Amino acid sequence: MGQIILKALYSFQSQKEKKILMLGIDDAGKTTILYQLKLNKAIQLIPTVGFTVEKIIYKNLELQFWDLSGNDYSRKFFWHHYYKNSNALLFVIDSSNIERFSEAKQTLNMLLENPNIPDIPILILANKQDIAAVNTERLQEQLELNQYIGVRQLHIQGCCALNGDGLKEGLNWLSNILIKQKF
Ligand code: G3D
Repeated sequence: MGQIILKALYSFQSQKEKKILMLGIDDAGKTTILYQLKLNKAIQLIPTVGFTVEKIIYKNLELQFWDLSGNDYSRKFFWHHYYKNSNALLFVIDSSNIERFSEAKQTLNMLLENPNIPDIPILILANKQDIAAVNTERLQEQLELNQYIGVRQLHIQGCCALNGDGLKEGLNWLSNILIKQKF
């Protein structure tokens, strides 16, 4: 009897814990977003070396955010170790940096087409809306995301990590899917 209760408790617990990989090229604003979500403010940061993990309780979910360094080396040699057992991807793009759009697009495509990443929801945060060079609709076109709409669970949301605008909307979209997710 005790074991049955423990098993039930365990499955309830593990159902609520969700691992979210935060990816994107360096300087996109991943760590600023992470601490805006956790502390409701933007804090002064030093560049992420390796990774940072933070837990945030949201709508009865324990969201475990894995913020991985986005430099070229990390993307090539480090990211793939973390794909396993992820429940969602949160991909961050700097909407102000036109010069790096193609690098961001290439990185996102590599993730979308990666056979080692299961069919998990992907929230794309078009960050730095306060200084954005293009709006979210235009960015979606430039990233050629239309081919995935309706095919994958994918959503693009404009945001500003400095003041938190748009983050709640993005997190709501993601959590509504994660609450129903079976694994
Ligand atoms: P990363 O973790 O993706 O590498 P960071 O990115 O979170 O370290 O952010 C990189 C820089 O972008 C930081 O500036 C940070 O303040 C800035 N930034 C993050 N989000 C926004 C935003 O929404 N708007 C604007 N204007 N800037 C943002 P510094 O100067 O510290 O390098």
